[in-house]
Amino acid sequence: MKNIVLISKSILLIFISLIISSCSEDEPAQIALYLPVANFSYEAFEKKVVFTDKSENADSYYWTFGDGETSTEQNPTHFFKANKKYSVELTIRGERGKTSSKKMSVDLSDGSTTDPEDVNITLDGDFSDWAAVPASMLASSSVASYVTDLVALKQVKLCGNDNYVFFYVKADATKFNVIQFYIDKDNSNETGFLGWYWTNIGSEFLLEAAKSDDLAPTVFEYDDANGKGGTEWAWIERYKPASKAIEISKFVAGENNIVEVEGRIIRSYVPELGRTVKMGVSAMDANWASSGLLPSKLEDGSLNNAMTVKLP
Ligand SMILES: [Ca+2]
Ligand SMILES: [Ca+2]
Repeated sequence: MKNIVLISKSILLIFISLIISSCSEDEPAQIALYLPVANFSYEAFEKKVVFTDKSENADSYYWTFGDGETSTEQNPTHFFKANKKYSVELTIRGERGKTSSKKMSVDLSDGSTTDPEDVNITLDGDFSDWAAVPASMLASSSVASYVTDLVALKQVKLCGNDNYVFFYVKADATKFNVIQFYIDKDNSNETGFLGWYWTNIGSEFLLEAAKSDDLAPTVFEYDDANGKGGTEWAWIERYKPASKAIEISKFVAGENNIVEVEGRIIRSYVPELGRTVKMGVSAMDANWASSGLLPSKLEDGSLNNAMTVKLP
């Protein structure tokens, strides 16, 4: 009996000393381990900004958005009133009242961001979904009333989301077979081919597609090796014909030989597209004679600007 008591006492002593030693060893390490470190990221959709907390060891959150508003949520969504720069600060409080702050500049001044999910076009030959594209994300061009020769293309609309650049084309079926999409992917004349058709476009890509081939395109890439945007140029055939770079709806026939079609260029075929790109669209007839141009030339015959397309 005595032996058992002795043994259990000594076990208890060992146990207590273990606890004491473990406390004294772990405590400094715990303080280092649980220091709060504030951090966050954000995504802007127009003036709506979604903040995501990336802090470590936070018990509470305090956001100041730089517009007088505050929040104590962990992941707040905030609606700003103006397209300008805001200084946003997150202060977190961790164990024992220790705090940490992170300040970040949220720049809404270009106003071009939008929720990529807001822009989507279904390729069903029903063109009413184009009316839902936010005006800031829609590029549109119609043939000018004074144009008499290049009239095959009546109207083109362009918009895009993370995966696609969507297009709508209204054309005269008797004058339109080949369509060409010139793409200035970095919105700069310093790079790419300076085309014949528009003043402000240095194209890195040309997608050329024939209506008789359901717009299965050939994709050409500009070779900039011979100089910057000059006349020394070469188009490299990047993908063979009938590639899948373009998908389309059916052609919808209307009155007076008008056809309408909607489609999408798959962005992975045109890598490194910036958020602002320039695009121009031209058409050729069945004999490969130029028959359409959007945007049209100016009334005095000089070149017009290409379309500016905003992408997420
Ligand atoms: Ca549609
Ligand atoms: Ca360029």
